[in-house]
Amino acid sequence: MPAPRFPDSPAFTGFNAPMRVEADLMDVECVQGEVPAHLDGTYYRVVADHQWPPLLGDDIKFNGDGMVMSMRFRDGHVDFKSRYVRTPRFVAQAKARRALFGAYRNPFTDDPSVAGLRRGLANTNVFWHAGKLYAAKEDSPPVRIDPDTLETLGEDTFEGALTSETCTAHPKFDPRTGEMVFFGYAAKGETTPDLAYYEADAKGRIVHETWLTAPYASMVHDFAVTQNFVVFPVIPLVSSKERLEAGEPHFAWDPSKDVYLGVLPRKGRARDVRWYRASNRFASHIMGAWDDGRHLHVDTPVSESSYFPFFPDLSGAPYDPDRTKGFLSRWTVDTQAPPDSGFTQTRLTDVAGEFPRMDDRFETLPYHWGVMAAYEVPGEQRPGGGFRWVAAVDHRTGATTTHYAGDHASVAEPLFVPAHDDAAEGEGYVLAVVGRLTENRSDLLILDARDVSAPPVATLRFPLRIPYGLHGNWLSAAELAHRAD
Ligand code: V55
Ligand code: FE
Repeated sequence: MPAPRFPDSPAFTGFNAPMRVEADLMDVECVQGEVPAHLDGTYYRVVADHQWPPLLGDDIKFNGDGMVMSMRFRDGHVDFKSRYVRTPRFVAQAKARRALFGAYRNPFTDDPSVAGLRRGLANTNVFWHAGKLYAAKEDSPPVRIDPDTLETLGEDTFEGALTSETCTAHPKFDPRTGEMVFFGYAAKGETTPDLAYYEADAKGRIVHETWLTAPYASMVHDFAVTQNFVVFPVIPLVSSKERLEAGEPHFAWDPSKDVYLGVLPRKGRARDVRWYRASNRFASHIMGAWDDGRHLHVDTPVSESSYFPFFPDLSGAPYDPDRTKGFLSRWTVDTQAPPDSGFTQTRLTDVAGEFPRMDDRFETLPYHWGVMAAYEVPGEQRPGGGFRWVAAVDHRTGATTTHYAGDHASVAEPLFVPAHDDAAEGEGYVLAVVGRLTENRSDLLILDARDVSAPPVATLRFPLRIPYGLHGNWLSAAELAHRAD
């Protein structure tokens, strides 16, 4: 077998080139400002980074191996570490020194030697619950990671109580009860319309399970949880076994289909679900959601068409960036109205963006502060393309405040970290990994969450490139002290 050679395609060159290096970097250089000395905790993130050239010649990022990273903050210093997640898939391929798995979520394209092996890549999010750190991708159960060494500890099915084949990478946490609320879609296997909804108590035991059938099979990437309701957004990024058998991309955008919000009381049963329907549109990540007992609000960037250029439009329409521009909007459901009454949508900002986050201490509750990565700010023409701003929104005033990260920058999902335990909502910092595309390396910006437009509190300069990535979370040293083992 020859040494690996990656394709020349856009997905594998430039800033997209696989990194493949597992790094340990002690005391990252701080080139501007000062790292707040009282910040004591770890920023965990995961990126998708192909370890091997793709089996089928080219590939999409979503099919890259999960690489978990930690940035440990203590006494004004930051230590960095990155490790591939040793999924069964990673281990099998490392042994063979080549890719054995084919297209994104299509087992029909795999090498026969890996038939039946878990296809999960743990490449989408890292989160903490009941003293355990998990890396997750929505097609598989989550994988436990050692929070100190980033070693892979193995898949976790909650002692077999996770009866779904899959588990979302976007669980929600109820700050009042410590419960983790989560679900699996394609829960009976790839392309099935089944949803399995779970709640785990603060100790990590699954205490609630309800199975639902969605109006059609689609990517249910994120969902909303409030004190009284759970909401499953069914958005027409559709899948089918026929597509997989034909070797077509797993998902396709269907502009002829309506959107449904499956609304269920917390810990409700299948017979309680109501599917509130509205016309075709796209949304993916949810910033926050809350209810007043009757009206339910879900804040999410919404666009006319799917954001993903690599999932084709079933009507044959070419990818039109203008129609994929997402604007943070509020969906409101009157949960006492019949499902035919649908839901309303109100735009909250004219800054186009994605990767919305909030002060997670207010998850499930009324909130007013949120942040996202932005790619278009009215009146600002800047060199380069893509995510170049951090944008904070204040729902009380309706104001959006932006921070321009620089020419030819690429801003990843921003993350809120409270200034201290008793900090008010939105009082703290925004951490944002920023790719410096012309320098082939990355920075970490630490911004003041109450005024992101100000110069950074600190800029950490990485001598290496942090690959484009997905989601992450902050874990305080106090929480880490409660690790399960
Ligand atoms: C996303 C990322 C994934 C995936 C599905 O929206 C959706 C992001 C990194 O993998 O499998
Ligand atoms: Fe996501």
